[in-house]
Amino acid sequence: MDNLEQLVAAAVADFSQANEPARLEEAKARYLGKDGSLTALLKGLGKLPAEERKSAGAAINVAKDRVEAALTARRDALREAALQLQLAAEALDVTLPGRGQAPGGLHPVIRTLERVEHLFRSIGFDVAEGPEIESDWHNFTALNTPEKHPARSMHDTFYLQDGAGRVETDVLLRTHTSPVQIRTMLAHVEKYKHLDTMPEIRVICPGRVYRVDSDATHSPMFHQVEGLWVGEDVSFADLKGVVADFLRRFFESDDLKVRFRPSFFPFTEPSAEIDVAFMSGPLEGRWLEIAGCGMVHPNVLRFGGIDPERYTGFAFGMGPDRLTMLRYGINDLRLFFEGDLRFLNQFN
Ligand code: 2NM
Repeated sequence: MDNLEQLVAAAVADFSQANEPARLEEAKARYLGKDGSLTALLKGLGKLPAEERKSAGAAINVAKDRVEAALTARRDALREAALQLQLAAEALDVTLPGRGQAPGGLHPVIRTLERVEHLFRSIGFDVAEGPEIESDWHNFTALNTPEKHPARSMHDTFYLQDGAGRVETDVLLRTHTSPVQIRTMLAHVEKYKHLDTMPEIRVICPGRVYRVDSDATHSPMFHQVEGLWVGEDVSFADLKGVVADFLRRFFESDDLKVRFRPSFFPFTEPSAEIDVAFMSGPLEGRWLEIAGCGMVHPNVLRFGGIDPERYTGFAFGMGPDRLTMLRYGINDLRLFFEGDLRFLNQFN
């Protein structure tokens, strides 16, 4: 039966032409379906003479088996091809390194502040913080700063605006952390008012401060740490000892030279500038200005609620940004505040 052979060949060719399962099932229907050509042959067997029926039926069934085998093979091939396509599309390189979560680290200036806090805590100081938005009274008046002092001008100090955009001359960004020391004195006096003699105040105040100033060595936001020691007979000699000892410990240099130069601040009298000189390293022998200090002005003690006839105190202020630059040999202050992780990560 030549036409059976042709029919099988046609079916195999049809199946291999079908490039997706739906087309293959349509091709199957043309041969094996209700109206398919093989089905029609099987249905036609009844019309054949009885003696031909058996061999014709056997031949048709062999052909049908071959068509079905070809169909199954093509179905498997299409399923395998689809699987390979999907695997390629969803390929995953399990050998790639994970994205991970980089560990965070402390900003170098914060490391310095923590170091300063640690050293002062070790000699009995507390650490106090206060608001960065301050009143004119806490930031200037209570610190004995005259009404017409240039620091109070809008060229030097950031003032806040009210809802209508008008400058509020009484609300500003603190220009130093000294207002925290005023707040500390007032709270301390209130806390111990039931005692005949108040305990000493020993406190340092670290934090962010703001001034209208911006270049390679000035940032409109920078850090300060100020110290205050008030008691019944606190002297300038105590100030010199505490500050010099702190600086030698901070810079890990027993032979660090420290000198006090007369200066002026509205909130201290007498006042001094503190210079240091390293005895080794790239800055060897050069005097560097590192801090300001003095005996707290009687007016400031009075604004803090403390009787200047009975108590005296010393105060000092320094810049942790500058301390950090000196300790690590950094020459541009702006590097601290640009947020470039390539720079900042070096300190972790
Ligand atoms: C400085 C220099 C000198 C200072 C004074 C006070 C206060 F509030 F007690 F009066 N706190 N800090 C002070 C004194 C700060 O910084 C250069």
